[in-house]
Formats: sequence, C-alpha cells, structure tokens
Amino acid sequence: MTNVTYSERATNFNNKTARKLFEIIEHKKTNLALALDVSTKQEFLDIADKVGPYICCLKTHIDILIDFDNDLIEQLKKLQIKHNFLIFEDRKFADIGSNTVKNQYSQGIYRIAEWADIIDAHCLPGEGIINGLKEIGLPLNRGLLLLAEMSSKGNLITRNYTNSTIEMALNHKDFVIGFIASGKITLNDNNNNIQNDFIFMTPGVGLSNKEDGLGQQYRTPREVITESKSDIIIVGRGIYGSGKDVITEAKRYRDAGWNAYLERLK
Ligand code: BMP
Repeated sequence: MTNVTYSERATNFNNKTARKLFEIIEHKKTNLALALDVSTKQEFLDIADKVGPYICCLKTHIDILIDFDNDLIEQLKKLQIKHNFLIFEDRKFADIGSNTVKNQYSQGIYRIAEWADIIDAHCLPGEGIINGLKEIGLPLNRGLLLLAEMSSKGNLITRNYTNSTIEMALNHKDFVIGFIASGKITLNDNNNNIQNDFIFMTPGVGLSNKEDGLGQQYRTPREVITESKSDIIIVGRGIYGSGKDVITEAKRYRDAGWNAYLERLK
C-alpha cells in the first residue's frame, strides 16, 4: 500500500489537523517540514516568511528563542495564514499525563495549545500521557505525534518500545495522528493497516552531510520517502545552516522530497 496518494490517505482520518496536513501537502506539492531551530525572533520570522511557500509544516522548539514574546506568536500565525502551513511544536512531552503535561501544554509562558496544530510526546510514562494531552488538545482539534523511533545515534528505543507505542496510538486514533519514525513502521513487522492510518514524519534528513558530530544521523529524502516510505521529511540545518540561501535550499529539499514521493507512486 505504498502507492496511495496523500489525498487518498486524508480520507482515512477523522482528525481535522491530519486531514488539513494532507490537503496542504497535495495543494502545495510539498512533503517538506522545516525544523526552525534558530535563537532570535527576527531570524525565526525572516526564515519562516522566506521558506513558508515551500513547506507543509513548520516545526518549532519555542524554548530555544532567547527573545520569545507573545508578538512572535501573533506574527507566526500571520505567516501561517499567508503561506498555508501547519505549526508543529516539537515539545516531546514525557511526564505524567494527569496534571503535569496538561499544564505544560496549555499553561506557562508559551501556551502551546493555543497555537500549535501538532505536538509530540514520548510514551515512556505510559498511556496516561496521551489521555492528559488529549483532554486539552482534542477539543481544539489538535493532533499528537508519538516518538516511535529517533534519529540520534545510540538512542535507547527498542523494537518492543516501538510496538508498545504503536499499540497506544491505535487506542487513540482520534487524537494520535502519526509518528516520528525513520520511515513507515508496522506493528510486529506485520503488513497491517497502520501504514495508511497514521502520518509518518522523519527527522535526520540531509542532502550533504551524514552526521552533525553530536549524534545526529542524516539520510537523503530518497532514502526516507522512496525506500523507507515515510510521508514527510523534517529538515533543519540542511536549509538554514551557515552561509546557505534558505530559499534555494528549501526548494532543493522540496523538490527532492516530492520527486521521491512520485518515484514511490510509480
Ligand atoms: P536538523 O535537520 O538541523 O538536524 O534538525 C532536526 C530536527 O528534528 C531537530 O529540531 C530535532 O529536535 C528534531 N528531531 C531529530 O532530529 N531526531 C529525532 O529523532 C526527533 C526529532 O524531533
């Protein structure tokens, strides 16, 4: 089932954020998500505006910004409307669901639930983390990604952990829209239907480098989309890394990601 189009996939989801993401991908013909890990508001908004036309999703680490303020969120929302992309705050929640993650998601200075269409979480604490986030996110039609695999060298995620994560996702298909993973993963290596019912987003994507010297491991868009059958490539420093023209690089990754998808459809 790897030759199903993004639009066809959208019909498998009741979650509005998931449907919207597939709509944007198909409309803008891009499966590129930008990981915008810069530290100043000015640089953040400048790159978001330049790269916005070429991405389906903008991934943030909002706590990296040294001059965060509410105006940044207002400006980001304007850019979201101007360029039509979803916002994914890569907060990687990993605490108890009943109280802590609910407050981390909705309170504090960032008030993530108010502006992030998508968030992600580690399932290490157990299913309560999903229940907690869902209480806040589902009424707002938000979507949750679960970290089923990681791109960093030596990470401790095992096949059993990945399987348990998938099982938790299957219990919450209204809110869990997909996974962070190296590609399309299946439960117990069976060819079951989770492949079309979830979105797969893959970080650790680069056209030039193989690693960053601090454990990050890069694969090409072709390896990720055509071979590992992921849906979305997440690219950060490959686009905004030192000395690069962000528009040229964003187009390069958008084309590489989209061509890899077309190749898979053949
Ligand atoms: P870069 O392309 O600059 O290496 O950035 C990758 C981005 O993806 C970072 O924001 C990182 O937090 C995120 N990420 C990752 O690299 N590996 C994972 O397993 C999960 C991630 O969210």
